[in-house]
Amino acid sequence: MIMNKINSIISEAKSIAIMPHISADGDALGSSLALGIALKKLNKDITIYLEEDIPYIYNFLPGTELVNIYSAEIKKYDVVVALDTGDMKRLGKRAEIFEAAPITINIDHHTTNSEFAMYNYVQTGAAAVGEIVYQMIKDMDISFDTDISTCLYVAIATDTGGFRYSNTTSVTHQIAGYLINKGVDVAEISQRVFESTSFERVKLTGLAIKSLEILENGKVALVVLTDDIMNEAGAKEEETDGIVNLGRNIRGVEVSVVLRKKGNGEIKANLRSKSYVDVSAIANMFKGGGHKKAAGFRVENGNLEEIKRRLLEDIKEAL
Ligand SMILES: [Mn+2]
Repeated sequence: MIMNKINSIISEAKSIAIMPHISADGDALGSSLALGIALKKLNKDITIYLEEDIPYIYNFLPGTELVNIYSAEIKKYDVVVALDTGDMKRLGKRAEIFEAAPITINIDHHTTNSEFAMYNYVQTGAAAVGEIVYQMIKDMDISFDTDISTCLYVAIATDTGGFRYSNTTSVTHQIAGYLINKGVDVAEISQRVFESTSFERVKLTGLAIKSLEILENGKVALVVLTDDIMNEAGAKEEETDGIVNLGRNIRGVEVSVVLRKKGNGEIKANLRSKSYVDVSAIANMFKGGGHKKAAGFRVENGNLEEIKRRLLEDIKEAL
């Protein structure tokens, strides 16, 4: 069993780096912090290695003292564990540190995972990597405290859209119930993660709604976020999260797209579907990936009109 093997490798290691994907979301960050806090209890030397600063809404999470932000100086670890990371590109600059480690592990739930590590555990049925890390901590016989439970609860709550998406199973709720019994403050987390915003994000939402287009007989919603829009709102990149849901929530829309076009030519696409379109397959055609109903890709030097045209063609095909 690969999971047993991974657990025994981790148990034997002295120094371990844990890496969530770039632009870490609630699942990537929550799982990493939970695993880090848990392994600290086994007296491991733990570094949670991030590409960027912790997003503001997750600042309250426990375990942030274990976090290091990327710097060019490379430290060697016995084992490096990538969490919630579909492919090596999603490790950003930290890929170098990952590749330099004698043992690499990849634990994920993305259907498009490229199995880039020496040991790969990909459970596509898991709603969040938080569910897998929950099982790992159980299997390793580490006691759950409120800190670990809070991080895992945030991981699971965010990747299920607050237990609303189709990836939510009875197991998801059983795990959440277990975590709540360990002292998780549901109302406080909901407030901090789901019901708290910045003025900049509200402004960005307004501008996004203004630029929203409805295409393909109402089945496709499209928003393009330019530097001009970002500057007008004064918004940070992390504040574009969730904009894609505006389009998807519209009745009749099956696929929602947000294209973020940066001044340096980079184009980031965020795709969501409502029921039947597999957006991870579409993202795959642009060398991206994700889940059936939530996916994305990045083009380094793209022509917006060209990307838009190709993307809409692929979506039309899938509709
Ligand atoms: Mn995830």
